Amino acid sequence: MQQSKLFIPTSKEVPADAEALSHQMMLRAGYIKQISAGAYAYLPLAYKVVQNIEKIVQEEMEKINAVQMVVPAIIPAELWKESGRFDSYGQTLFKVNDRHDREFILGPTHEETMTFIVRDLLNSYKKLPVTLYQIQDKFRDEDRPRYGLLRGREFIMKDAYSFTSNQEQLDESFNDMERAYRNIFDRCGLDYRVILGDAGAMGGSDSKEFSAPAAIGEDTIVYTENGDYAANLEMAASHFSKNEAAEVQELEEVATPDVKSISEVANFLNLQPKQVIKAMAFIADDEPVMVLIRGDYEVNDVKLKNFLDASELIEATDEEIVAKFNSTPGFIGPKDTDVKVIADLTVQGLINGVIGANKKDTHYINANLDRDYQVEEFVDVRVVKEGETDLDGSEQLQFTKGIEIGHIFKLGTKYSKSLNANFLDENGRQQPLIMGCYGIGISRLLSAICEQNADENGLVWNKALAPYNVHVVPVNTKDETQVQLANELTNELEDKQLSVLIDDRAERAGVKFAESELIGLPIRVTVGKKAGEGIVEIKIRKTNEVIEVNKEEAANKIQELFENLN
Ligand code: 9G3
Repeated sequence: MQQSKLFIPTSKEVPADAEALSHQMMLRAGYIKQISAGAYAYLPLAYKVVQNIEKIVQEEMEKINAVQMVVPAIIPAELWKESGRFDSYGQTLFKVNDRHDREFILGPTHEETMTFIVRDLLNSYKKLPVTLYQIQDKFRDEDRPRYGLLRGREFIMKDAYSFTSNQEQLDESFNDMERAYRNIFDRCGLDYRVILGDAGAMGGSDSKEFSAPAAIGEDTIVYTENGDYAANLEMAASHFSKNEAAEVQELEEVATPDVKSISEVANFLNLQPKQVIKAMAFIADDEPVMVLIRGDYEVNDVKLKNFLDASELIEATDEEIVAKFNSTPGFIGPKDTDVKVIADLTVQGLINGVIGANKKDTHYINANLDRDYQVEEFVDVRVVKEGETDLDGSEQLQFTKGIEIGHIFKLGTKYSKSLNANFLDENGRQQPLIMGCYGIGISRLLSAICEQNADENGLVWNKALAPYNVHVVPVNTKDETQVQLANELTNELEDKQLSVLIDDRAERAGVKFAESELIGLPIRVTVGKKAGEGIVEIKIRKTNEVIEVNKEEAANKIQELFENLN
């Protein structure tokens, strides 16, 4: 391909609002162009990489008998009203009306669409298991799209849906998909971890996240060095050593004028935060819930929401604290309350704790469970902390940032029940289809690969994903010898099934080299001053390794080097 014909709008300056390395480099290398917040055009080089990724995905999906199709991006609102999801995603759902003023949404994901398609068709266990997938733009009106393709409002996702007749078939589909994902990310040369993920709103049971370690990542991953444990911070559990035993003291009400936060209370009473019991007021699907946790920990909203099986969990407002908790903001406590009280395990066995007295400027000290307050249930709802140990107390927990590039879920019957998608089982009984759903963020994967491989000079692609295999750069396009040798070499390489981008532009050498580094093809061949001696220079982008070869052996040498690249 002649570079003069390609459309690669490179630029030198780093765009001001691009903080992520991948975002900066994809803009500077002319790979993407923002159209609106979170919506990008994939320019020719990026689109070739996307196609290379899709080819890998298709090959790995084929191996596990997942079949590709595509569904409309517009979904009639009725379908999401039937599943009950139309109202639960608020402003993140893109809505649009047609000419007859009928309401549609732009699909953020397609559990409903796929279930609608198969219901009444996959109606017998003999026709199961079936796994359908597509690679298609998804639409989510994120309130903070950022970091280029990492968090977009329109993005490419591979979304797959499995339909099975029993749990072991679902387990098999789930395990096949996990294996396929590992192969895909390995072939993309990505460093990633498979971690325990939040199945949350998806209603299923198990879920696994594929997380690419990267400083810019929005997820916090908790893991042990020996690899035995890895989880999203939202789900991570840690070992908790019991509270120290002590002599139970008499309950005492103390005046704590305008002393509200844990550290203020601890300082005022000359105690440590871990002696103070923090009470938080939540509204879970309209029900007030008080959550107790030891003062040196934070409540983990995802664990709490999953435990309460709430579809909506929000912290109570000050007004609600007065009206529904019959308390005063900053002085909430479990004594004599009539709302549901649950407590994190860190409160269990806590002797002589400090609690809010549910009235202004007042706390109780020496509060003890059962005598002074009741807890309906103890459950792990805390955010684990770096330095704690894993559940069996042996390994230190490490934290790192990660980019969620894939997530697989065992859905169960959530959608088949709400949308009436049943099949006749081997006993002739109607059963709801058992489902799994599986996603890869293709555009996000592109960015994660750039985050992990780019250097200060630009993007660096491995051979599986690079838009072209070899970059042939004749330095001076006015020099007939250089141009002729570059063209001959290009033909020899293409005869060897290598794809070549030849920089046939009449640009200065410095510009050509800088832009070659930016777009990041795996191998560059420079045809410069030594062309007259029949010598060309080969450079490996990843390692910056440079070797000179004479033109007779150049094509073979390049092919050999390319084969040996990872
Ligand atoms: C929405 C909006 C945003 C969403 C969803 C729905 C995330 C939503 C979870 C999934 C689950 C799986 C199939 C492929 C793999 C992931 N964000 N999720 O359901 F309406 Cl606005 O998408 N879906």
